[in-house]
Amino acid sequence: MERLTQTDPKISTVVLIGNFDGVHAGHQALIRQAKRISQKHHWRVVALTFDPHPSVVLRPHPPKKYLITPLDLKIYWMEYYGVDYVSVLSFNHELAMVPPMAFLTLEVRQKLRAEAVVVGYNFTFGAGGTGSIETLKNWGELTGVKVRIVEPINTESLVVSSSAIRQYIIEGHISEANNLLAHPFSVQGVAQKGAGRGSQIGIPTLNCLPPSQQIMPPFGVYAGYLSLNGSETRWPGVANWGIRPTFQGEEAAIQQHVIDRDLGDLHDQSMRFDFYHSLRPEKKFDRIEALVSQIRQDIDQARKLL
Ligand code: RBF
Ligand code: MG
Repeated sequence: MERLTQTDPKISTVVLIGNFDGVHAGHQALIRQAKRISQKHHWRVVALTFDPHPSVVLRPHPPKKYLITPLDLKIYWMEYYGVDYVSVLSFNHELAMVPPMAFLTLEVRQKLRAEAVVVGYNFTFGAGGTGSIETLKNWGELTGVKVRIVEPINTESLVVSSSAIRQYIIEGHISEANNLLAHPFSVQGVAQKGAGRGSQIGIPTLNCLPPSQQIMPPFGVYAGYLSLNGSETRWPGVANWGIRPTFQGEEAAIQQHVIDRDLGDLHDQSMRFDFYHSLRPEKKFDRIEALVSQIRQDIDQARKLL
């Protein structure tokens, strides 16, 4: 997928605007709505999003780890759900000062050639967040740009929101997070060259560090799937997210073991772990044999769950 800076001036677009952290079920409803419009008129679907997340620029003490989907995964899911282009606006204090109407005219109409705009029910924009759904509708009337507002999505009476999903992830409630995401919570990183201790104890792992802004569940063992370089092929596996206290504690990393298969040393490749089930907290073992036997049980449990 192209990360768009300048659109083809002849092609009209449907623009969906938002932070889209997680590309969750609510965001997917926006994408579907935008695609319906685009198919009718033969327009392109463009997602206009911001990086870094505006709250990091605007809040005095932003949390260090807060993103469900750092930019690369956000773009991955956007493409997966059928967005044609992702237009990433650098969010800074200058952009934060642009008045709502000017933002729509410059960034949406002129730069992206929007003929339609799709946003969520709680969308605010422009200087001080003063632009509302009403502002957007008024602008639509003035310019003839179609404006569509997508109502919130509920699952089991809970409104799907990025903040609800973040809370579930922090608490280790992976299946609940995945329910609201309507796809797995995933972490993508670059495979590190390991010390080979995993192979020595009969449990080879591929290791990566989560991106610095990535929100993470508690240290522990998880069942899920591993994939490489954004490929569709996924291998069932178990992952330990933590510092390996049995070995004096090390840098926090995700150590992933593929069940019944040794993929070998794949350092420098991009790897993604899709989290599905929390198995147990990470523990300090007195003997390596005890750790290995516990990991064997983790693998058996994962086999049953996946
Ligand atoms: N290390 C620990 O110190 N405590 C654990 O509870 C623990 N659980 C693990 C579970 C799985 C499924 C895997 C793959 C690894 C786990 N490890 C744990 C990390 C293990 O010590 C490490 O992968 C090897 O030592 C290789 O570096
Ligand atoms: Mg290893």
